[in-house]
Amino acid sequence: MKTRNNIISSCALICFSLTVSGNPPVFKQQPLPYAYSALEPHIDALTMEIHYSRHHAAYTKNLNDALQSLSDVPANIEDILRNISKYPVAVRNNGGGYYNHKLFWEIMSPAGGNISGKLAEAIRRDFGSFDAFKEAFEKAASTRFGSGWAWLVSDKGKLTVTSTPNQDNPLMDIAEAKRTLLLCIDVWEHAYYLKYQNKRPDYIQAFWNIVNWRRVSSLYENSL
Ligand code: MN3
Repeated sequence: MKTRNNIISSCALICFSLTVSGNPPVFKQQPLPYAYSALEPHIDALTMEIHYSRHHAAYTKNLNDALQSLSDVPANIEDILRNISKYPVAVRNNGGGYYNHKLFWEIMSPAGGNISGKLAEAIRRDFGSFDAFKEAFEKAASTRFGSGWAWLVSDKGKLTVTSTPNQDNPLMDIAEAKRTLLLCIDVWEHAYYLKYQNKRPDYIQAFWNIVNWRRVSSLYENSL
């Protein structure tokens, strides 16, 4: 006769097998790597809380909902994004929203550290100077009409700045230039409106204080 514990462990095994071999995959929000208030005064705690716990949570849930009816979905979100033209628009919007925010939280930090020698050298080589790179990134972020993102991206080490509408990103096969993502800024109004209202350029300026250059540098070195 099975003991209660045996029954529980058989069930756990079956449930576990369903989870690992099941299709489609279920994506989870990673924990925010710092407190909601950690990026103050540059990004206020209430904006961070709403952005993470409502907006990002909703993209994550809606991505999982949109994948429900599909089969043969890769478990790696990057593999989905690289072939996004084959998926319904809800996967494009919510898969982009899930992934872009995940990266956004990672490339910000209250103590960002220094740019590595290789990235600093590549910025000088491809933009002329760090100030010229900043100017190009700020321009991409401030001139993106409506909602979207600005990006620093790498093509096997060659750096460029670009922007995308909505929740698209330059990993997607529909993007004009498909690249490895290094640095991004969310310029949807929900990312800054509580503190900066219509002053998007002030939010973009403040962003430089909280870039996690250590993380951006390691993404760059992995792209080589
Ligand atoms: Mn957002």
